[in-house]
Amino acid sequence: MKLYYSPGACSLCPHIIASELGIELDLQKTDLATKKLADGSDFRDINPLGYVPFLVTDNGLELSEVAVIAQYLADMRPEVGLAPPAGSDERYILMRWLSIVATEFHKGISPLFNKDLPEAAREMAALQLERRLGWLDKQLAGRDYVVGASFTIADAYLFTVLRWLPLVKIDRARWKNIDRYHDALRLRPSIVAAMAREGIRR
Ligand SMILES: N[C@@H](CCC(=O)N[C@@H](CS)C(=O)NCC(=O)O)C(=O)O
Repeated sequence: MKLYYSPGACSLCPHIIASELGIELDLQKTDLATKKLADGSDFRDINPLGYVPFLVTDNGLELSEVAVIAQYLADMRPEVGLAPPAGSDERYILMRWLSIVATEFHKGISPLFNKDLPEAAREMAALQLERRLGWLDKQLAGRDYVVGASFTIADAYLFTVLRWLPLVKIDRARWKNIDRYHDALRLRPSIVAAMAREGIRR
């Protein structure tokens, strides 16, 4: 199974999940700026949308979207419990979190990486994101994971996105519960392994 990824990008989420499940991935490094793969070919010939993550299974199924790839992988090994069973209330709670992480946090922080973003737009995007982080901090009070009492794919996704905050000059330490949550997950063996394999330290 091939996973097209870029070090430290949102593709780290499915990479963490595969590591958690013991699924061996054929990792295909993608240069997001040039859209080139390691052999010089154009990534857009594989995924015309030009973004990672992109999964190609051994059966030829092609999937984009972090939240979908994450569920696909978790459902390969349901006994591990990274996603509650499809159709259960808990699965909808998980999907709610995946959607919040995707649309409010992942896409909330993305514009802040754009060096050409006008200052006023940057301030607006940062303010909106900080409001959402304030809400998240309350949700994480007294909790180690966002859904239920154990690690799920929503934690893999949220960790991946929260890791970017210092890169856009937002100090995670302002939110004590977020900081504690992130620091604890950073030591999780599957996360340590996936980050090391991508060559990223923090
Ligand atoms: N809708 C996609 C967005 C994925 C995405 O934003 N990927 C970023 C890296 S975190 C990327 O590849 N950006 C390069 C580009 O959009 O050209 C998803 O949810 O998976």
